[in-house]
Amino acid sequence: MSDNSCLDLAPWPKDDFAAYGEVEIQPISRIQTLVGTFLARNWVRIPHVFHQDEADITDLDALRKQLNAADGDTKLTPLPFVIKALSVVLSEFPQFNASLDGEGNIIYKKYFHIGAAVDTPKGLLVPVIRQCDSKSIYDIAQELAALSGKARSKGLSSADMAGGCMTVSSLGHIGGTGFTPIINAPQVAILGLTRAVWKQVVKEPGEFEYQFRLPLSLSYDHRVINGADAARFCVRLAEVLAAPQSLI
Ligand code: CAO
Repeated sequence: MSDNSCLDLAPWPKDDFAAYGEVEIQPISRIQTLVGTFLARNWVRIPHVFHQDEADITDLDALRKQLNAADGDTKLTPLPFVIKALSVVLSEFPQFNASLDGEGNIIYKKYFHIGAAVDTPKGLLVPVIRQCDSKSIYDIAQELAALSGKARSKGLSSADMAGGCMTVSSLGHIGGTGFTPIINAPQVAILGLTRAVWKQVVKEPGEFEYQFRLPLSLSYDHRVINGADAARFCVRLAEVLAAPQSLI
């Protein structure tokens, strides 16, 4: 034991679970093992800070429904809009579009490649959509559909998952009001989305309106990003999402 014995890792607890009732033993998949190793490393080694906010996506939701009704070929969910909006905001907040090289430098990226976490039967995979700043919402939606389909059927190559600047993890199709996503190193921030819901928002005392509001759960690396910048980042993202015509 060292002087900092409270920081030493205790051996993994073992128990005879079958002694308490019926159990079933299954091996952990190769993907789950690999992803688990990276998640554990990132959780322990990156000083995560979590920031929550909300965006008014009332107009965005109306617009996407209108576009879906006009063109049935490509289905637009809120996610492609968020990915496009992130590329806009990343260009305004370079510290979010950065990585530490471990040799005393911060690398600022001039490209905007965004990963989207995809839930597959074998585990979590994160395909990367490249150059989101120069792609249309439709391009992003089609690429997301193709890559998530590939992730769920034959799996992704390491090239499909390399080079992302920031990741979005969306649980919006399921529910939730917020969560704490783990940063996908060497990226320095990840955005979690949960289910948008209608809320009554008080504009002035006695004056309110109904808004469709999307919860934003940002985790960021405090070695690179300050809290004030994270708050500004979310406010700006909400502003861009509230004016969706600019994303089309
Ligand atoms: N609020 C409300 N509704 C939402 C929403 C949100 N934030 N996000 C999606 N929805 C709706 C969509 O609009 C769609 O409904 P309609 O058919 O009525 O339009 C429905 O939910 C299903 O959406 P989807 O899942 O088909 O599409 P998506 O673009 O939102 O997501 C994908 C695609 C591949 C990212 C997603 O299926 C997925 O795998 N997510 C899991 C990510 C994950 O596991 N993250 C956890 C990581 S940490 O362990």
